[in-house]
Amino acid sequence: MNELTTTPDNLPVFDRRKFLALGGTTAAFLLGTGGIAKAYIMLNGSTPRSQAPVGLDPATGREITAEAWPANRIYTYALAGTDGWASMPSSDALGPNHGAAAMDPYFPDPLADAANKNLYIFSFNNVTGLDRTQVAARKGHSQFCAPLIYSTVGDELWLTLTNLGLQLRPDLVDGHTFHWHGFRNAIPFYDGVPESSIAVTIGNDFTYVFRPHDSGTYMYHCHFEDVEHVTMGMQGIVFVKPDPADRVNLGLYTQKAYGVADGDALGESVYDREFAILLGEVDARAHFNDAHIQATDWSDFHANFWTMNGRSYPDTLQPNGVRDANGQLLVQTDGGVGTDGKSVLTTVSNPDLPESRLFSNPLSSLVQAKVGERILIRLVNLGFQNQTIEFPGLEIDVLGRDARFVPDSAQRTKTDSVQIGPGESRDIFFKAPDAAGTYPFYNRGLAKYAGSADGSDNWVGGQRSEIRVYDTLAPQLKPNGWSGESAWAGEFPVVAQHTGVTISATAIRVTKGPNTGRFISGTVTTDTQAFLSDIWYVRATNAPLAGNASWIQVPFTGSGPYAFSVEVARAGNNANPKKTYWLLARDSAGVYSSPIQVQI
Ligand SMILES: [Cu+2]
Repeated sequence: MNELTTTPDNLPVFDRRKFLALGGTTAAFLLGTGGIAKAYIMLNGSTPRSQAPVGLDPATGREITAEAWPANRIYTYALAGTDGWASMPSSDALGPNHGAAAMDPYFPDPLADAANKNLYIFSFNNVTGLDRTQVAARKGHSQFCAPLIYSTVGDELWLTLTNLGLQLRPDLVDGHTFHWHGFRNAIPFYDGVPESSIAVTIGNDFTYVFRPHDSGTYMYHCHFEDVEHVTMGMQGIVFVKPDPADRVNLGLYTQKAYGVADGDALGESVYDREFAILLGEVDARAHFNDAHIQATDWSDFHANFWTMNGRSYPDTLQPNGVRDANGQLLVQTDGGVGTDGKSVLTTVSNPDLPESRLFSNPLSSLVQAKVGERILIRLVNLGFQNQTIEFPGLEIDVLGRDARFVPDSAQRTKTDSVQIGPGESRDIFFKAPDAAGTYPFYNRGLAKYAGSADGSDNWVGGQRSEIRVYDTLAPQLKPNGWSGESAWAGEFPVVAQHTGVTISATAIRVTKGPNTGRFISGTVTTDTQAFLSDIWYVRATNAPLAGNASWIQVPFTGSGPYAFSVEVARAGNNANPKKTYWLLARDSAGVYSSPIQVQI
């Protein structure tokens, strides 16, 4: 059967999946031929991995119009869209008293690539800071849910999305997009809706640029075949903190969720610790169907698991995962809290060990606090159902709804439970109890739990977690962070303040043998959060501006520090006087090196 069918009018008919795939291709074609392309640096017909976005000056990566904007405040993140395997609490792995019963044949999925994983997923992998080879190696190793991302008003957020394709489903040539749900003033180009913009096709990447002006808790998801891709795991939380200069009336606190510009002049949204929790649902049949090349009727959705940050109780209580240097997710073991008030965490080095069963579900939902601290929970729902999360015995105040500050004049009332619908967010504030102990919070819909296989624990497989209150606890260094975790040790996207790229080179003249000629060879180094994007050279007395068409691109290979060698003249010219050459490099964040001069 041909992929294209024809109507009586002889018009080709595509299904939605094919239409979207074509849309991505068409948009890429337009970029290559339309007026938009002039904003790209296209030398020697090459396409750098990460390009200066349309509308920005390719020489500086910033708006062409002069604007007071602090230097080096571009925060870069890299996500890779691919498939993989995650772990829901099964009786196989956790025993009949802590794990859910098997649902033959859907769960645990017999195709899973390791005994401790059981659910096929599509999702975004955090590949920030990895080089091309390491990113490519992440194909088929995704995480559930997508990484937690955050930014600050006043900063630019550059997010490079790479589509690695699906390891288990090479027949699906789906694109992926990044849709920032609720982002105000979005232009279609960066809105991630494939019908009106572009989708990232397999083997390609695209850098989205955001300049958030409104604090609050948002969410993001893929918008390509959205019901399927979102449900399969392409969903995550993104939140924005106010500009530090806008955080007045902090009192004794160090953090504030909304600034004066957002409506919080009184300093009501202050807090000591913050946690972001994404509510989702898993229909194991749908995940099985995608793994086994079967169609799913998405209108017949029946959840088997209800998740917080891609985990179901009791996994919600486990520590955060961390990444090793290759981007491999590991899970720390929970050693409790030490005498210094820090969590005792031990990294599991072998991801296939049973205790690291959650290495594809790296985000914890356990809330840790010191007695009396003010806690912020950023709650987001990207499932299909309305949920009510109850905090028994606590007095919670909902100060944010859908990334908007709720002023006291809106007749806020304190409560012990919060309702949240699909696509919504709530910023929940409360004071941790004055007595050390464990305080659960959970979904009040008691039918929304799988229950343990032996019927002894009805909370298994649902949205339940705990607030653990300690007399002493070290400060929190990152959102959702445990007190023992350093600021960037976790799997969270690494926020990069780019120091820029440096290039060094030496002139080499070979006068004998078969390889005679004049060469310039050298190395390029980037900071730890970026990688080399391009190198150019030009023969000139004075270096032209970056992005000038006279620059000639040099191919590069391998990972950093990047070595290159370019032949600038053949043998036989040896008697000629030396010429001046200039070299320039650019990294994946769009930061250029200073040009250097070489005489050869
Ligand atoms: Cu997708």
